[in-house]
Amino acid sequence: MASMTQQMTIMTQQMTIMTQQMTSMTQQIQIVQDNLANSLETLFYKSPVFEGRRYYLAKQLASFSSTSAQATCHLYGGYLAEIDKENEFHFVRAFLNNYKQFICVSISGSDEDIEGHWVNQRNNTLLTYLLWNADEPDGGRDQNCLSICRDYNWLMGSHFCFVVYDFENQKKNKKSYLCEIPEL
Ligand SMILES: [Ca+2]
Ligand SMILES: [Ca+2]
Repeated sequence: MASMTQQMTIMTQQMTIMTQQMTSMTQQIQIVQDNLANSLETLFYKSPVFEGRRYYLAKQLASFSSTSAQATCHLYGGYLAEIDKENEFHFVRAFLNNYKQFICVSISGSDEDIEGHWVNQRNNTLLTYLLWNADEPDGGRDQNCLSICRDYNWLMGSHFCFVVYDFENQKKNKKSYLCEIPEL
């Protein structure tokens, strides 16, 4: 039977190995966090902080798909921007006005499941703050995703959930989407 001293030595060695493993894991987590932060900065324009979160506007899209926009926001710990009160709307509008290249920006909201019944995609909660532009929502079953558009002074409209850009028609290239990501 090992003596008490030998047991203590083995335990100390095991503790040292565990400490090294934890240090290594912490370093690896830090690398993943840094990579995510760098790619977020590459893909998006970043807003100032508003009530503990920031808004991120996709810089450059060759096509738009609502599902991949949702997944991308999710990857960075957020969701498609859920604009649900007046001061948030004004903050987002001021932010978007810095980027003249975009005509329409997709935010959270879909009536894909039930026409005219607008819900947040991430949790199916009903949208309570809807600032429709005149004549919107239109398009019926063809337009099931919520956008805010410059020509509407950033009021809301129904829009396509999937757009492949037509490079002959530059106007169609000017769509983006907006993520809302809590600050850690
Ligand atoms: Ca619709
Ligand atoms: Ca529409």
